Amino acid sequence: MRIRVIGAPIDLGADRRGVDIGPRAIRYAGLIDQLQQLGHSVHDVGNINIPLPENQPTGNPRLKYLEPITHLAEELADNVSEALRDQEFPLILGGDHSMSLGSITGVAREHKNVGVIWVDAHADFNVEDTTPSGNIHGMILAALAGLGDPSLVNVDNWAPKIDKNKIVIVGARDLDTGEQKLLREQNIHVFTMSDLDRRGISEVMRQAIEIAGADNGPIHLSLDMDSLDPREAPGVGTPVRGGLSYREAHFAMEMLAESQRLVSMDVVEVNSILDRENTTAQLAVELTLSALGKKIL
Ligand code: 4U7
Ligand code: MN
Ligand code: MN
Ligand code: MN
Repeated sequence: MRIRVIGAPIDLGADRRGVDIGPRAIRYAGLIDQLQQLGHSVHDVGNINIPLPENQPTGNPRLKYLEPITHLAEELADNVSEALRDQEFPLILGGDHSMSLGSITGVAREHKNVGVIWVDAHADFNVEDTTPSGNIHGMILAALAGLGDPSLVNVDNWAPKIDKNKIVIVGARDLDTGEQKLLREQNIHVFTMSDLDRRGISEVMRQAIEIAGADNGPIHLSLDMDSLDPREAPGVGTPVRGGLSYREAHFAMEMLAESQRLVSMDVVEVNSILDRENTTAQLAVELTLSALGKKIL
């Protein structure tokens, strides 16, 4: 496969500083070499330019940095759709999860029926009225489903980007009250950690792939590193205990590779300031390799 690596070191969507180092940390952990060793050809186009939050107006405190975030989303969407038109698999490195507004908009431009598997401790399904933080990285999945502030929803001048029936959240364990209500009202498929305990990762992923990839459709994977247990992935801005184990996360990625339905992938929320000796970045590389076909035998 031909892979295009695009760095999106955006940190305007989150409070904790340090995710802007994520794309470099993931490259330093050996991403490109290891993808090549797996037999892929890799085209690393570097990072898109992100303005410093210090030089940007915060704007509405319930939708912090809305203007630059929507602007960057359109730029990233252009990069991602260009990769797909060039027959390359976009692998987008964050940055905080607000970058997925751009990456998924780009994918959905080229694949109108794409489904999304959102592997995350959080649902990122807040809107202006429910957000406890005003941080846009907690609102991106709702925006992609067509809910929330019109300037987030209508990035690229069309909406919704993703059919809400093709959205699946895996690994959820920290949902805000208003967010829970919205997820229920919208009938979003959420596999919580308790669902995982009950059914096991293999059954949960089988169903997730079936739902997101309904009618043999393509799937985009959005991997938030805080889905993992903080013991495995300490370098994230919003750690929540009780997450995916090392093996559960790998097995989930291996099942996605086996499904042969992935058309694009995000890896987000690696926070190098909070990390220990690049552990979380290394794990991000390992999981990416599993999702892109690395097998033990
Ligand atoms: B991430 C939160 F309140 N829900 O909206 C919010 F708990 O991309 C966290 O999943 C969002 O890391 C986390 O601010 C966004 C909070
Ligand atoms: Mn080109
Ligand atoms: Mn997230
Ligand atoms: Mn998260």
